Amino acid sequence: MGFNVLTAAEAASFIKNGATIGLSGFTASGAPKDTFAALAQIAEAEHEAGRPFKVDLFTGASTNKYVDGALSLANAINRRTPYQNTPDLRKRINAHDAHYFDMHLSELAQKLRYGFFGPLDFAVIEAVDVTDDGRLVLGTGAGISTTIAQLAKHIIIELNSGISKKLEGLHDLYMPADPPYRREIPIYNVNDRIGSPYLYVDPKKVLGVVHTNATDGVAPFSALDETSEHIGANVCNFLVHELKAGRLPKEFLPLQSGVGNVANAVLYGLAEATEIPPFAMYTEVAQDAVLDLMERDRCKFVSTCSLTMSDDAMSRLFAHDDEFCKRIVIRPSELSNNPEIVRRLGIISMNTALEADIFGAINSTHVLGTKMMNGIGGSGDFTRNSYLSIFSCPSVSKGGCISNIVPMVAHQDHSEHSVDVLVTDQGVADLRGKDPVQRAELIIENCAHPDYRPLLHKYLSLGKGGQTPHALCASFAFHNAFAETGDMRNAEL
Ligand code: 0RQ
Repeated sequence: MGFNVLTAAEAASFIKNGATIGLSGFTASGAPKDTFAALAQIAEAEHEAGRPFKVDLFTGASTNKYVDGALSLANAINRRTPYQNTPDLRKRINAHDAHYFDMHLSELAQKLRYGFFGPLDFAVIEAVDVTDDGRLVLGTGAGISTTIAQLAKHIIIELNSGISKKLEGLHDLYMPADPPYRREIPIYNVNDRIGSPYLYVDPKKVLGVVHTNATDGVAPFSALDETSEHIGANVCNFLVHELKAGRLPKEFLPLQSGVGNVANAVLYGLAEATEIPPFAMYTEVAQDAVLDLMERDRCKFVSTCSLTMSDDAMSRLFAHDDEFCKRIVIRPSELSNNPEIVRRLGIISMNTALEADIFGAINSTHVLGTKMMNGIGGSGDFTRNSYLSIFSCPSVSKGGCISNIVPMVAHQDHSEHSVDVLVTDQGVADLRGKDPVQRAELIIENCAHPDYRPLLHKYLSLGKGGQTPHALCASFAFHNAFAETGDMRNAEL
């Protein structure tokens, strides 16, 4: 190997206070490991010595316990974008210790290239294989690696022997030209390949290679609860209904599925919904459920930005690589989430809301309107451009003390213009072609929990006219009741 071999501590020592760093990967998949654990130790030592030490982090999506986890514990993150999901980072963000700005995932790479966030000092990139001339086989997530490899002044490669080299050939790395030279992105089918399976980096920029040996550490999903199962069944029944009504082509359309328990339940529901023909997925995260669907021949092909799978699922996948690898392509987030492609392929998007309001607006990110949960992720990339956009959530949270159907969302990520269908464990509200009051009636009757229906009807009756008859003085009565009494059922209207 022609590159310097570095320990993680040596690699981290190149990174100084105030550095701007781009990371490989998407979710915990393909994110670097040891360099950031070592960087967190440096930060802690600097803080103990009374010196400032914080870095700016640009990632594909969420990362792992070594990056967001360890750096947040050390209070070593200054700027951070886009999606994150680590409890310690969430605390730092909500306490303003970290300057987090949320973004649509598809836009980050190009905005880095446009120079909107300043220069990039380092790219830390996980690979499962590297040649002396700088040809890398990336790990399980492609994220923004192509862009950060091009922009960064220095590159650190983490060569991970804990992930199978059978990933070689799965990636499809392609960077669209920037305006005014951008042409169409020539993906016309889910399984089209338009780029290179390898990431080529400039060997002169490589500071060295850190050898690591760790899996991505993705937790397996716990058993589905009854609520999630109901939501999954409602989504699947709706899709079958649409297929039978001829509003979906008989060949079906590619699916995108978000993250979390509810999204997972929907996918497991699709395994059983055999009225739906075997389908393709054009999505950003392939979780364990996607492998199950492939094993059962329900999912024919998946284009994704990451294989976010538990160790067990990854072993199953690579034990039958001859069968599965030809049915998988891993693309950068700029392609996996690209609005142009989402619109062209006619994707059915299925994302999860924290709360929805009776008129169809969605809050995906802010708990009770103020506290950042994870971020908008790719939900906006897909929702706004899909053939059919479905949002789902449980009708209530926290034992029924929170209604996830509220008079007005306390933070809006997706407006009613982008939401075709809302699904909860209670049922389905098909909002297409309905005016605001018709939508409200449907959502209250079909999606709200029975405990909250009278309150929501009362809210609707308080409106003094206008096309969207909000009663503005009472719009946040549910949220206020929760803040004051711990139960939205005490809302006074
Ligand atoms: O809290 O963990 O304390 O029990 O929020 O809720 O029901 O377990 O939801 O795991 O499906 O995640 C929206 C967060 C849902 C996720 C969100 C509380 C609830 C629980 C989690 P506890 P569930 P899920 C592709 C697409 C945005 C990004 C996106 C997400 C916890 O899906 O981040 O879609 N989506 N990306 O009790 C207060 C409410 C609440 C609430 C739930 N209304 N008020 N708390 N909770 N509703 C992926 C990527 O982009 C990478």
